[in-house]
Amino acid sequence: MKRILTIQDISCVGKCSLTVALPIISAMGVEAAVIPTAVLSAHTVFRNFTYKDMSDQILPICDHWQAEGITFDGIYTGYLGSFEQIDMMADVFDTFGTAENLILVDPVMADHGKLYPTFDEAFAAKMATLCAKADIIVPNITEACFMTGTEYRETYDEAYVKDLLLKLSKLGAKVSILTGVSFEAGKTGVMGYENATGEFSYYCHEKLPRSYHGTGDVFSSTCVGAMMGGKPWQEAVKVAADYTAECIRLTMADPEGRFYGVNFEQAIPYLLERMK
Ligand code: PXL
Repeated sequence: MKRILTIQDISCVGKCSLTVALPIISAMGVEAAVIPTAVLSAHTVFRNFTYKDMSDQILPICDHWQAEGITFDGIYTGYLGSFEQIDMMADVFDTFGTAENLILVDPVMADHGKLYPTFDEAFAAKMATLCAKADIIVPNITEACFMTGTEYRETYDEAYVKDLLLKLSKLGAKVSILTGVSFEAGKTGVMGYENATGEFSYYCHEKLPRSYHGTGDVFSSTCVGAMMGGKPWQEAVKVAADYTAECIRLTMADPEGRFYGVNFEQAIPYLLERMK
């Protein structure tokens, strides 16, 4: 059985970061070891959330695992709260990264042209240095723009997206995957670029009329789970994009759908079917 280490915050209510990564990765038949970087009462879209920083636990947890000889087939980082935590992730990659395992960095910090509260441009530049140490990065267009110093556009063409991917690839990861890439009304998708082959790959599907919080985390968790299940990145992103869309579909259809996240739980049977 494969084992992934995922490192991100735990927002106790909010259906994002660890509360989606852990169940999705587990449902995909992959063991999920976790390091919570912070404990929040709810994610930062809520007002008045509490925040307990867990930075001082990260390296002691790793030291214990190292002493126990624990290894990982994949390492996946998401939302990180500080410069210091980004430096720690680099240490974790040095400690647990090998030539065989997969390091995926989701540089969670922005969407719809804006940084999330508490982040600034210096943080984006720092996150770019972590992306340099990853095998795969999965930013959305906004995050990619902040990390590469590119002007953010609401409307764009294929040349703009390819240029952004080439700039991302220069950060140093082997594969760069841009999410939320839409060239026509009613459709959205993901475009990836692999440094070694110079190959671009685009997958698109129906664009649903609502957007919800935490869907980036659903996508990344599924992507890493699918790659652990043996799918190449070009296939993993299809499963992840379709599952994310199915989660949105179910949430839209649910009159009691939560405003803060998607019904990813009810779409797990769909995900497992897609993984067959
Ligand atoms: O879904 C990304 C995310 C994760 N964790 C926290 C967040 C966000 C996005 O705002 O606030 C705490």
